[in-house]
Amino acid sequence: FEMGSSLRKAIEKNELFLCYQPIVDVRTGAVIATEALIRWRHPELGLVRPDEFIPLAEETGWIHEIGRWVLQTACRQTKRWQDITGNDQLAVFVNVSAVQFQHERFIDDVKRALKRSTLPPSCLHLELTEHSMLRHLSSTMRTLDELKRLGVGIAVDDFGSGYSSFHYLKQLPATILKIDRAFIEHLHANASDAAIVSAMITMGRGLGLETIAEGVETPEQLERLRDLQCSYAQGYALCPPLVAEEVMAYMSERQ
Ligand code: G
Ligand code: G
Ligand code: G
Ligand code: MN
Ligand code: NA
Repeated sequence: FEMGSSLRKAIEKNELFLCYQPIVDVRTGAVIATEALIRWRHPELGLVRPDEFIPLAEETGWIHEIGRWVLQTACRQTKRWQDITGNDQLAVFVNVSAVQFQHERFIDDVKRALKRSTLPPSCLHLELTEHSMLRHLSSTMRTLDELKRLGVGIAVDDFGSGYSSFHYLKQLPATILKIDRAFIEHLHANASDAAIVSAMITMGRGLGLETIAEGVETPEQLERLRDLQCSYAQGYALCPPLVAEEVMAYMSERQ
C-alpha cells in the first residue's frame, strides 16, 4: 500500500482539514487563540494522524505544499473568526516542521498567507520545537529574525523536552514558551514538576516571554497553573481539538 502517492493527491482531493484547539486565558477563561492541527481523512484508511503522515510528507517534499495550505487555511479561518466575533486580537498557532522552515520560500509563504487573508502578523504564531530551531542554527536564526521583524510570533513548542540549553534560549528570538505536557501531567501531585513549571513561568517573565501550559487534562492542574500565575493553557480539561464550526460555538458560549 502506497501512502506516499495518495498523500500527493490529498490536497487537491480535499482530504486534508484542520482542527483547532482553543488556547485559554487561565484567569478569565477567554479564548485568546487556537492551535491549528492538521488531519487527513483518507478514503480507505479513515482518519490519519499527523504523526503518521508528516514524516512521510517531509521525506517526499510534499510538506512544503501542505504547509502552505495549512498557513493559508489557518490565517483565513482566524480572520473570519475575528470578523464574526469582533475580537481583532484572536490569534492562531501554526506548527511548522524543521524541513518546511528550512525552505528558501518559507518566509514568502508566510507573507503571502498574511496578505491574502489580511490577518495582522501579530495574530499569527509559528510553533517550532527546540530541536528544529537548533538545526542549522545560523540560517534558522536569520529566518527567525526576519519573521520577528514581520511581527509574527515565535513559539517554542514542547519546551523542556528537548536538548535545549539556556545558552540557545537566550539567543533565540522567541516570543512564547509552550510548556511540554510531560511537566503538566503530575503537576498537582509532584513537587519537582511544580517547581520546574514555576521556574519556567518565572524565567519566561524575566525574558519577556509568555507561557502556555500544554496538555492540561484536569481541573486540579488548571488550579495549580492559576496559583503559579501561568498566563495561558490548552488541553482536554478546557477543550479538545475541534472542527471550525465547533470552535465558533465554544467561543460564543464564553463571550
Ligand atoms: O493532535 P495531534 O495528533 O494533532 O498532533 C500530533 C503532532 O503533529 C504534533 O506534534 C503536532 O505538532 C503535529 N502537527 C499537527 N498539525 C501539524 C501541521 O499542520 N504541521 C506540522 N508540521 N505538524 C503538525
Ligand atoms: O497567487 P500569486 O499571484 O501571488 O502567485 C504568484 C506566483 O507564486 C505564482 O508563480 C504561483 O505559482 C506562486 N505561488 C502561488 N501560491 C503560492 C504560495 O502559497 N507560496 C509560494 N511560495 N508560491 C506561490
Ligand atoms: O506537539 P504538539 O504540542 O504540537 O502537539 C499537540 C498534540 O497534543 C496534538 O496531538 C493534540 O491533539 C494533543 N493534545 C491536546 N490537548 C491534549 C491533552 O490535554 N492531553 C494530551 N495527552 N494530548 C493533548
Ligand atoms: Mn504544537
Ligand atoms: Na507541544
